[in-house]
Amino acid sequence: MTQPRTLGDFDAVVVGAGFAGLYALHRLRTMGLSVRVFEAGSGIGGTWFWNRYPGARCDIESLEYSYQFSDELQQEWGWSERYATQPEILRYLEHIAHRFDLRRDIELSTRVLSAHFDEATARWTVATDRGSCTASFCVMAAGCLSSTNTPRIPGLDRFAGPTYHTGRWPHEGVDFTGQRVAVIGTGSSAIQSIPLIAEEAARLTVFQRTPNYSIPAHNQPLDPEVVKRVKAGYAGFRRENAQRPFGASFPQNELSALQVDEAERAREYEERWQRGGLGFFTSFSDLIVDRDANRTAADFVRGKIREIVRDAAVAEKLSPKQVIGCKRLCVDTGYYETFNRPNVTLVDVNEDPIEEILPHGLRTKQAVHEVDCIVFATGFDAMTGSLLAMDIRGKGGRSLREKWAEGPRTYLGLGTAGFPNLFLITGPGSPSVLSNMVPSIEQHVDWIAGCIAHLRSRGLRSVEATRAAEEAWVAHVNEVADGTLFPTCNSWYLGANVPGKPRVFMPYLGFPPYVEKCNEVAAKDYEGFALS
Ligand code: N01
Repeated sequence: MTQPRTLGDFDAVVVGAGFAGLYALHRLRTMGLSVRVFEAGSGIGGTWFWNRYPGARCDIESLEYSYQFSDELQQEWGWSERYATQPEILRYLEHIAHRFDLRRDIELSTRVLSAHFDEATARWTVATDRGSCTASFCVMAAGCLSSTNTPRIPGLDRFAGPTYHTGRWPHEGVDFTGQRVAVIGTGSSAIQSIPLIAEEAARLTVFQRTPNYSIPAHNQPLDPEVVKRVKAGYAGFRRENAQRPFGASFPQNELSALQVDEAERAREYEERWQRGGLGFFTSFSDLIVDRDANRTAADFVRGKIREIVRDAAVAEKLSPKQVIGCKRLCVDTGYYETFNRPNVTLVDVNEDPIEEILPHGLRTKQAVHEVDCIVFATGFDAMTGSLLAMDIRGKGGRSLREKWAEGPRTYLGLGTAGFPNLFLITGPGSPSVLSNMVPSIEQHVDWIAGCIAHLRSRGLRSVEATRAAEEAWVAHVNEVADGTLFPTCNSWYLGANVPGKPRVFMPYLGFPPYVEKCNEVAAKDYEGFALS
């Protein structure tokens, strides 16, 4: 039997080389730690390495969806569009890796299989498919939306043509010219890719389980005057955004939707619709807490769908019934308009379910749809999927999978009791996917770096969330979610998209109070963590 290759002993191992892993490497290395990053992909970039489907771009504005840890970096980098495309974001991350000399500590094409904590040495043994190593600290930067979800539809293995998942798109791209294409799913990835696939394909059939609300992006080249203004006061711009509930520059109207008359409401929604983007959701203060307020926004978007889509029956099928914002709001370029094209068909799988996949098509209850290829835009096992794909074992050999069998339990989304020196970046229980991810990542990495520096300065070697602090935090996260309309629909925030996954609302709503709490915990000698 061959011995596993020894990859060395480090102060810290980081899993993943996306936005989170790259900054963690830079920050920890700057403190003098020896760090090794393991990345399953053959390149850096995480989400932006894998998600190369047509139309993939970020729906947070590029001037904000970027690092702020180096003012020189944010001054020198030039974004070309209001919303950056996947290739541009990947170029940005490659620039970061080069500029901060990160590559020498990253092992690409290396998948972490397990991480086991040894209580005697207070060290983690991390096993990968290319060997193993040990580390004092293990930082999980494996991504919230990385572990893909593909439904097990009978007959899938007999399909004769190619199948694709938006989250694992071929690097060489896909030419749909002349093809009959099926897209399954109508979330953000589908909503971005469908208009472009429809332009190329001979025929596109979209299989929809739940219609989604989508706001036009109104993407455009960045106005040099706007860039100049933001760059002149970048720190202030970042500070201001950090004070907003989602940590992004969506202008928050403090009024209730029910406090103003119908004309004023319509004016506000129209203005936001014309401006485009996720800022639509902060049109009024109570859209995510009050059903009646929410209905006014939902009605406005349903009205827009009826205006845009010429066939009334199709418009009706495309009109969501759930609370707006309950599932992640989408941002599009020409999504609803695409259903006016003669080569596009919408199938509502609630009234006409997919029964099986045939070698050359899909058979629904009412028809056979012949297709040459299938695109699964069916999302991810979000927030916990990439963590639980590894065999992570803490004290007493207890696995994370076992501990989280009823749903994830963390303290601040940063640590979990029984797993000393294991840090999660944007983990469940933190604002994460309900915030602008890049500032959230930086806040987590900075907090983790501060915590490690604190341990070192006191000659300590271990930090672990206490059970009591974790319980109180989990209760608080649930209480905040229960005060909103988020738990009222089947979203991936709740794990409802993955059969058998426990139904628990995973992110924490409210970036500013969260940051305040993290700072307070650190200031009180890491209250709620046991240090030894
Ligand atoms: O995945 P999703 P996504 N049969 O889970 C459907 C971020 N993101 O990749 O709603 C039929 O949202 C499923 O139906 P239902 C963003 O945070 C950002 O699109 O579960 N359909 C749904 O319609 C986003 O929210 C950007 O009923 C099935 C779709 O597949 C997150 O990533 C771009 C099915 C999955 O939608 C995930 O987005 C892209 C089945 N068995 C993504 N199973 C931007 O920045 C699932 N579905 C713009």
